[in-house]
Amino acid sequence: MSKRALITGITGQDGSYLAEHLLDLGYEVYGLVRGQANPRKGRLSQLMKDLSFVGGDMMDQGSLVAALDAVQPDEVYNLAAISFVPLSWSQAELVSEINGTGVLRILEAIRIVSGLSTSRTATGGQIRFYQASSSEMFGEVAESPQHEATPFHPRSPYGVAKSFGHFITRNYRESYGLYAVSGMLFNHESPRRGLEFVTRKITCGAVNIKLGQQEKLLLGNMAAQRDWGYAGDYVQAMHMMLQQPEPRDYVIGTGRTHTVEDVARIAFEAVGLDWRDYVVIDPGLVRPAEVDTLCANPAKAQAELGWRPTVSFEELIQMMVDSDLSHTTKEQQYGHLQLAAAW
Ligand code: G4F
Repeated sequence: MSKRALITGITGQDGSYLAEHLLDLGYEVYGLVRGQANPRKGRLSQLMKDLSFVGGDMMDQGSLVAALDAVQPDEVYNLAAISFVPLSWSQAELVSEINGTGVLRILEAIRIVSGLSTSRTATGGQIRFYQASSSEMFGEVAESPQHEATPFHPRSPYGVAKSFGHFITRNYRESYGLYAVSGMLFNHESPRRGLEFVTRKITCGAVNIKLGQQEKLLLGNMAAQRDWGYAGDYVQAMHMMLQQPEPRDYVIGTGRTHTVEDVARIAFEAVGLDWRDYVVIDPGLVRPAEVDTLCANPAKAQAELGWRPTVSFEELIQMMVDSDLSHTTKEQQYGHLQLAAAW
């Protein structure tokens, strides 16, 4: 019999890649979707006709119990989050509710439908749970590169909320014997990345400028360093983590670090331009507290999961530029390309 997976956050970049991967592996895939007429759901179901959907909201405990009860999944992947870090300063409470307390709600729902008592030692249950933890938890890094035991020092309300989600996942594993794990994923990008994130903002901006649809590209801190990989590789690690004999947390990244300036140089070169002629620094885009540098040590994931990234940084940026070029030249399929200039 095929396994059944429930994905929260299925309409996002990672949710769409993970859904495709699990369908390829023969899973029945359900997506948790919020709202009566979720506009992003339509886009996804056109892409993957084999998906099923169930209603539910990370802010509503009862709806999560009902969704789990209806789907009876073998595996739950919690990818639901407000993922744009700057929003977490202007909507700190909402981000804490969804990215932090939301994790507690879905773990509670798993505990309840698995019949696990809070008053005595419990022995698990059948559902396996994956939590999307983030390298933002390392924040002002205590050491470099960062590994599973590196202490956290989050620099944004987003990072603080993700740290809560990480620790509550570990706590439910230790309290109730749940098979519950966290993937501490470093930045991962793709042609499906939202326009507000710096890589896609730059690849879209370079393409727009090349086509004469935009004059300048406004950016913030170009010295920031990140360990950027390809999202399609990273969702495979999520699945691998739930197939292990013991539930363990893993750092997932490439172990290579580049600057925002490197992204701009490669993206503009790919369309035959020099970034220095078009990029303007906007102090308004600099964050109240910045994460200056992140670099993964993925040795544990490589040794225990056999996971390895397959796409280099240079290939990733080229892939994103190529995709933006093809979307733009194909009758402006993305009417929202101009938005890239605004974030
Ligand atoms: O692309 P970003 O917005 O990604 P960020 O903040 O690193 O977060 C992403 O990765 C995390 C994993 O570490 C996830 F948890 C999170 O959900 C998200 O997916 O910014 C990357 C860097 C930052 O240092 C930022 O200050 O780029 C710098 N940057 C410079 N100019 C800019 C801009 N970022 C954005 N978004 N827009 C700019 O104009």
